[in-house]
Amino acid sequence: MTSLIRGGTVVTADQTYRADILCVDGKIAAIGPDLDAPTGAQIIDAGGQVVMPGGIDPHTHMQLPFMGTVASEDFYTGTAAALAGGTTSIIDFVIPDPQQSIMEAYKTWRGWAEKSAADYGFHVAITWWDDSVGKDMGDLVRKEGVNSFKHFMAYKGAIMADDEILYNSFTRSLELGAMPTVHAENGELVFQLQKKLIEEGITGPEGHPLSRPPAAEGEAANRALRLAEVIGVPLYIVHVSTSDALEEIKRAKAAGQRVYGEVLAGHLTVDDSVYLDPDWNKAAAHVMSPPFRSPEHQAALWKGLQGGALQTTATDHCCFCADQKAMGKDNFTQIPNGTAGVEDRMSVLWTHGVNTGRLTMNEFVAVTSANAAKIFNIYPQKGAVQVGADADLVVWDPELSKTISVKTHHQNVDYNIFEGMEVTGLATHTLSRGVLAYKDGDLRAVKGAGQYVKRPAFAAPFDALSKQAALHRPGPVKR
Ligand code: URQ
Ligand code: ZN
Ligand code: ZN
Repeated sequence: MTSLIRGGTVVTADQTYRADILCVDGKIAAIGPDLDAPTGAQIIDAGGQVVMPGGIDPHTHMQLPFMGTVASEDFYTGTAAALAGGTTSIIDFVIPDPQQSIMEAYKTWRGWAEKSAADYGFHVAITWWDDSVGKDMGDLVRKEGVNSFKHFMAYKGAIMADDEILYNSFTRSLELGAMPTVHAENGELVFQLQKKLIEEGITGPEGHPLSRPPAAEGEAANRALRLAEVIGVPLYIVHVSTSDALEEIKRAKAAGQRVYGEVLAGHLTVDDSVYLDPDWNKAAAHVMSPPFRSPEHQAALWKGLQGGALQTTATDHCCFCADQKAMGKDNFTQIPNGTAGVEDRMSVLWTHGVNTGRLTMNEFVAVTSANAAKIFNIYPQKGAVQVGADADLVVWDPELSKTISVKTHHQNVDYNIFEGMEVTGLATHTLSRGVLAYKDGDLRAVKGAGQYVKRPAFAAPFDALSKQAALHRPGPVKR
């Protein structure tokens, strides 16, 4: 398959320039002004538009079994919706049950993901600990191309990782050259507040944010950062939603700690007034954790993204329809947590980021694609416009507008948290490894076309480093 994207302005995380892009057999083969079209090449007219690396969403949960049900979006429909919005790769999560083999869980998720229409990788959650977990982590890094391990500090009684699990897994991650990541909420505090609110008769969705105050996130972020600091391992904090956590990240970074923060498009643009909606279904549709926050926290998150304390954007795409959310009709703690966003993230962030002047186009590419590729060690295969990189590209019309709605989105869920939002800046063409998967409203996603993306360890694991050192250590002087 040969495609020539002609007449566009290439925008990467650090450059903006006029160039055509030739894609051959899934890779970028040439970049330059006025390229000749090989015979039979598909010509894509990008005149007046920008051409960027395809978006990378480092935080999705397709068909996740959670809270007694299964997320309504599967790997095919979810990656197809992603392509419609200009996202060409996702990093999803393997979440083993406590005591379940993490290698067995990984194989199960790999099977589910084979129907993906776009490329995908997996963070693997560590939800329990014994020596077998540490061994499986080694096999996942060395044989399966997993270089990140997730820890839910929330969800007590389900998948919550206590400090012992955090310590053991962070230490093992360091040995392996893997990145630990955390969902930073104090699970015990949330559990106790949930219990108290229910006892007080607050059973509706308005109880959800009350049970997850910003301090619950700030405490957990600090605790995870302190553990990482002592152990000497980097740390990636997912869906940072408060200034409380952001301040902990800034403190750690200022102290020289290697820490990365992720922010959701939803947390940047949807506020906590949604939980006061008199329509139970609408309020429940927004139940996700951490909850949507006040405008003050949103302003802090934007500053964090603009200032570099937060490096990536994601969606935490985890869909539950109204009948599933209704499981918590009489008790908000039973409402399956999760909202959608994988299709809309890029347009929402272009509209509220680039069009407002908060982000340059280059910063937009950094926070929607390149930074995630670099942090999770798949750059420049992904997140770049370079010869030899995967031809994951989005042709983007900065002037094109639409109103986001559940009536028109491709996501397999019956609610859209961005419902009614007018966005300007849309994908017109999305190429997944050189194949045109989306064109002007025509979604041509192919089930199973997506490939698993191996992500190598970040640095030579400590044991290899020590062996290397031993090799080069001067031997005893031969007399
Ligand atoms: O916590 C997560 O990231 C998963 C379980 C999705 N649900 C959510 O509310 N964020
Ligand atoms: Zn989470
Ligand atoms: Zn999540």
